[in-house]
Amino acid sequence: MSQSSTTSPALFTPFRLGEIEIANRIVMAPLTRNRATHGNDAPNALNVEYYRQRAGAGLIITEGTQVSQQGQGYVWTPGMYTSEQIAGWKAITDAVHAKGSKIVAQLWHVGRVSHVSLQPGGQAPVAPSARVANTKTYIESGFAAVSEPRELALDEIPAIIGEFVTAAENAKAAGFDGVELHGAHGYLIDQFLRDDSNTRSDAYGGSIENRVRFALEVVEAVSKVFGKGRVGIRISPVSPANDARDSDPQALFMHLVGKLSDAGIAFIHVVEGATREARDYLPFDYATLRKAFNGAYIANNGFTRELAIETIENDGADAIAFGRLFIANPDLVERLRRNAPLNTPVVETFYGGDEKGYTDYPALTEAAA
Ligand code: 8OZ
Repeated sequence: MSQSSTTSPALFTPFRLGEIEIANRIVMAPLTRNRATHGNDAPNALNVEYYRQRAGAGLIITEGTQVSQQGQGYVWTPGMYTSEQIAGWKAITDAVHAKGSKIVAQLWHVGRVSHVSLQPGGQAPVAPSARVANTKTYIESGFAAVSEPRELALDEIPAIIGEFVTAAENAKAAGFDGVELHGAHGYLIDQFLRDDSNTRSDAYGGSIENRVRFALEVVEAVSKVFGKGRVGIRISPVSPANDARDSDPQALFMHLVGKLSDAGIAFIHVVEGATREARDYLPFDYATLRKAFNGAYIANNGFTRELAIETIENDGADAIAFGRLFIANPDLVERLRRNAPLNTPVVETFYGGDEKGYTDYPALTEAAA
């Protein structure tokens, strides 16, 4: 139900994601930027400024935030498991709320997409099965192949779910409006989902019903912390990111999303197509996936202004998440509203570094001045 679509496309109108009221349907996608404080992975003043600049978004989803040191896969990504990290995040949620926006923390465990140099005691990363991913990470010295993981014992799984719970409690203490679980891009939750990375023969592997068990247990556990109306999950059904592969993604994700609907969570956030690449990378029926879910559907990947407006008008999604465009345009919502020109993202400064390519992209008024 759009209002006058020429003057005020529905993209720019308020919406409710479960219990989270948002001022417009434009979402800042989670974006790894590797600029947490070196040494303690706590958010800092530069990170506060970056998020504050982007608080025109109806909702900000933070960059992936590891729930424990074991959950970390890249150098200088922020965590949600120490008091310094919680204090750092509190300054960010305060700044974003002061500008009238909402912010959820993306809770992340990378599983096998890590390197021994980032792991506690230099140990092997953990995974559903001891199968190494064909992907790279970056550590202090630069890009590196990910390390061989070891298989999680059955009796270790509750403690990992416990790390998500503690991180959700920490996010609540830091003033977040909710959490998004990182269930996409071949990280731990996604590793459990897929039959290529999960070859377990216990209750967490084998059938689709078993492979979705870990995701659903994490969803249920963090829902007890925030309330189900403040929990969402990001999924990427066909993305090959980080060597994610499954023999039947449509069946897998239809089953998962049906269960997420039963769980009553606020939103699913779906990377349509291949991450950072083609939206039609492999055939997948997103419309049918969306119908299986009672809550809100946030669509992501390669959206332009035109496609976003059209997708909301045609009820193809409830909200649209923009990634790269939010890197380069702190005032993206204002620019889209006015159909103003957009700054171009500079790939060389995406990961790591200082304010260059981070907080120095101009807003419209500065660009005009
Ligand atoms: C880019 C670089 C490192 C990590 C993802 C968290 O793809 C990431 C990520 C993206 O979801």
